[in-house]
Amino acid sequence: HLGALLTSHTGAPGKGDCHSPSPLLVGPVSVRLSSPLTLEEIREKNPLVTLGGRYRPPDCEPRHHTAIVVPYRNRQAHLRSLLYHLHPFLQRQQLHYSIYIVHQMGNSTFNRAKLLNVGVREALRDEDWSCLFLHDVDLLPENDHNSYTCHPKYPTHLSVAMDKFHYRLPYSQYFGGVSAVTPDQYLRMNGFPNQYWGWGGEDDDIAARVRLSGMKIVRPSVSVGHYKMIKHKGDRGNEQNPRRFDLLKRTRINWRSDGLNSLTYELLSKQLEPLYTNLSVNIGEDP
Ligand code: UD2
Ligand code: MN
Repeated sequence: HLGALLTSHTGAPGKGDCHSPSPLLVGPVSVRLSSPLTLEEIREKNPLVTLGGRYRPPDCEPRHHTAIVVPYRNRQAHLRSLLYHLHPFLQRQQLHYSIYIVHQMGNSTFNRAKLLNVGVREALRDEDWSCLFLHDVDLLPENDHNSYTCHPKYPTHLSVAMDKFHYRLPYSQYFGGVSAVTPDQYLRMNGFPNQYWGWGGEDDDIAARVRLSGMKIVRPSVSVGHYKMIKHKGDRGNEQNPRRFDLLKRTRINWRSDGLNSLTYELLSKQLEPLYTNLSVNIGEDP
């Protein structure tokens, strides 16, 4: 590559900023849902990912620093599918990123929003992330123009068009699936609720916090925000939360006192796996 050689001689010393948009984007990608590869095979396909599931573009200075936080328990096959898709996807976007799996230990009822709080707090101990992604383990983005970066002012909801909902937004305040906040936005809304044990309601509570703290939700276009959700049944330990409607009535009263500022948990271990950082946590149980 003579051209590349010449420009590298004439260019300023050191790495230039990555181009925006990334020249590596391909647009729509076909998502493979059948039998995910083994972790070892995924690792071989992603040689530039370092311990803890971290990555920096090798040839340019990244403009964005994104932590992907995934609430997790007992979804091994989904996790492998996610890692298989997300690593190359994020690398094509030329992000500096890291993937955090927040693993709820024990058999107490699952609590997605509290695990997200834990993941955000622990991720911010590692780096000054400019963007925090809150990502279901079973959602696979189908278009890499859907940028895994944050809006400077407002929280972003990314999974706007899922196969499960016939590629339409199910309702206007919908915030479930994949969303993103900057650390500032996260602080301003006092994080996420800690009191939603079991399935449902916590995403609507988070959407309400966005409004109550004076912000709004922004979204990519429906054509770009395509996702496939890996088909699954309800999990044992994550039954529908019968209290969710009562809790949602009180978000307006509770959001300032329940959230980031009332978060307690015990970090049991933090392991730097080849493709992700595993946070094993005890978040207690529904009192
Ligand atoms: C919807 C929302 C989800 C959340 C949930 C209600 C979409 C696409 N997603 O998902 O964001 O609001 O409703 O709580 O609309 N998980 C585990 N292990 C478990 C249970 C849950 O890892 O035993 C994690 C995993 O990351 C999963 C997420 O929690 O993707 C949400 O749980 P779900 O997939 O069972 O709920 P679903 O698909 O109805
Ligand atoms: Mn799901």
